Amino acid sequence: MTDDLFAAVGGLPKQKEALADGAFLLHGYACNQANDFLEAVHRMALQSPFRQMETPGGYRMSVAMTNCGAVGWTSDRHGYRYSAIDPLTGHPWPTMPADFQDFAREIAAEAGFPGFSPDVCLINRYAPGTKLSLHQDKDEVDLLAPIVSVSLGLPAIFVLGGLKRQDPGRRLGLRHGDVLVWGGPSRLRHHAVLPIKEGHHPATGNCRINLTFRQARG
Ligand code: MD3
Ligand code: FE
Repeated sequence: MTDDLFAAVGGLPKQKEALADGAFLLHGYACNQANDFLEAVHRMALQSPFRQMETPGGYRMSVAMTNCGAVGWTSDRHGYRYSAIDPLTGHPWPTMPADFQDFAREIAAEAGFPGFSPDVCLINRYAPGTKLSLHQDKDEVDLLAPIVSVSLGLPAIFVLGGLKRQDPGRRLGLRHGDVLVWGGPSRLRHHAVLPIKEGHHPATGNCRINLTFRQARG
């Protein structure tokens, strides 16, 4: 019944939820742009393909990644870093489309972070069974800038932890079109993604795509 109502108005309603100091979950805010994002991701992956990076510890990540923007996040045996050249192709990463930039900027402002100017969009692809272990995002120079993330396709359970690794985590469902914004005192919270469940989503088929917009270089 309610599903029919939402379908009649063209999807789930938008709703802003404050999760913690500086952390917001914007339900459904990317639904209208989702197909444009996915088409762009498909094009970018022709230039800089998805790949499973190696960690400094010698493991291969289960998440497949690529980037667009002036720099891209990469990992190998020597460590994590942002690089202007895609090490797989030897060429620059695909340019970040203006509508990606505009979307991230507007969403950040909506969450109370005006002036956000991302220079990178990290693109994560999760097949069923894929997870992202508990970590902090601290490879960016300016930790005052927020991060904006867009969830597309299959749903995920996200774990929002604290500033200390052993702090208890809170589980949140992330669905197609949901947007997270993290800044201020929440910027260095630990976080994780639990293994993605098998499924089918009309927009992506059998995977989840996550975009994270960041200001990597001051
Ligand atoms: C909370 N990606 O790429 S996005 C990552 O769903 C990453 O692919 C996850 O964690 C994903 O590093 C989660 C949401 C997110 C991004 C950055 C954060 C949550 C965050 C930084 C601090 C706290
Ligand atoms: Fe992260």
